[in-house]
Amino acid sequence: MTKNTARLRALTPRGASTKGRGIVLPRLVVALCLLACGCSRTEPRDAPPPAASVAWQSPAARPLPSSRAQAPGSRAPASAEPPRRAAPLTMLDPSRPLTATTQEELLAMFGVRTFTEREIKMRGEPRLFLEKNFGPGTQARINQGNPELAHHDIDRAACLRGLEGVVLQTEEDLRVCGAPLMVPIRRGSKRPRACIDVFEFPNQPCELPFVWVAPTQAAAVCELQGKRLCNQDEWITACRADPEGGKDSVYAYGDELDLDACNTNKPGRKYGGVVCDADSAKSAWATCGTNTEPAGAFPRCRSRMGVYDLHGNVAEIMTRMDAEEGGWVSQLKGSAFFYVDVHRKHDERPRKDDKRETYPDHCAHDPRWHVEPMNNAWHVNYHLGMRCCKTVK
Ligand SMILES: [Ca+2]
Repeated sequence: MTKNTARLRALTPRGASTKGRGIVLPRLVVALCLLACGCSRTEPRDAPPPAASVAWQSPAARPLPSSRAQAPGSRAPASAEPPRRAAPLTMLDPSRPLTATTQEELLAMFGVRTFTEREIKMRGEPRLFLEKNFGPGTQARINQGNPELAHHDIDRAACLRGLEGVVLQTEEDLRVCGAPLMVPIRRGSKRPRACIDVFEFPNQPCELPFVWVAPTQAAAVCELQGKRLCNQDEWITACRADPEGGKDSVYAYGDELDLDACNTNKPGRKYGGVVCDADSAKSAWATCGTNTEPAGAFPRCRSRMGVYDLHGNVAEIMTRMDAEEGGWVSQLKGSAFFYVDVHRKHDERPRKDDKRETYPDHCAHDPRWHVEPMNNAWHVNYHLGMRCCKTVK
């Protein structure tokens, strides 16, 4: 057991299962991804820290087409808001395999904002960071899991049929958020302060969510898109609040636990295949199936805000201000596809004779698994993904 793994397990709640929760990404792989924690004084109190100091440059990395917007030698105004490229939707060919098999396919699923010459000079070429951190076929890079083990019940075409006619984002949402497939986090008539991705990252309808991403990486990936990680309050509000100002719900889809509303009903014994050994990242990759479904494949798994899969599919990385830690920490939120194995109603106490280790998964549940400082948070897993938010300007 590595020192890091031991430290992470010590942070796991007493009595909580460590199954699949003790995995740390090798630091060598993500050595490029260093970001400064600490909240800017200009940010709202409840806004998580911007990923302000991501170092992308790597001499060994092969350069991909540059994302810089200006001709070499031209000067960009330091205070100008860089123009943003919309996330591409051209990949939605229903006949394409569900799991991306190349790095190019993975990277084509999300847009990266345009960087100024000054930013690239200070922090390096963002495409090099992407090339180092995304790739199929290994637990050491961000991808959609091991396709040799994964079991998916819903194909992309069926998922897309389920979303036909659904308004995922209104013109007003786009105007407020300034990015596609985001919706404002609002409660009643209060002015929204932030927006949230409609789907799990890469925030594309009917694509499999990405896993094997660490919180420190996730913050950098959101920042590359001109976004940031959601904080706990934002995530909870997007899950339970009524944008019309009505009563909060317990779950995103209602007040009663329904294991079939979301992708939460895949018991490990049925869908696991080989016995899942999640003791290390390597063993988890070799034995644990990422049994996700395409984002948005469960029509009822949608909050009143219009956000999909807040329960199930993949658990999600977000951030929380921790007074004891003295700063922003990583927080893992929500359940994954095997939640049926560990489920408990929101108002139910664990039974003394129940040998299972269970937890509730209502919107406001506050698990304290793998709490790490955001500038040094490297927990990864086969069922852990991410979702981005964005401050409303
Ligand atoms: Ca989820």
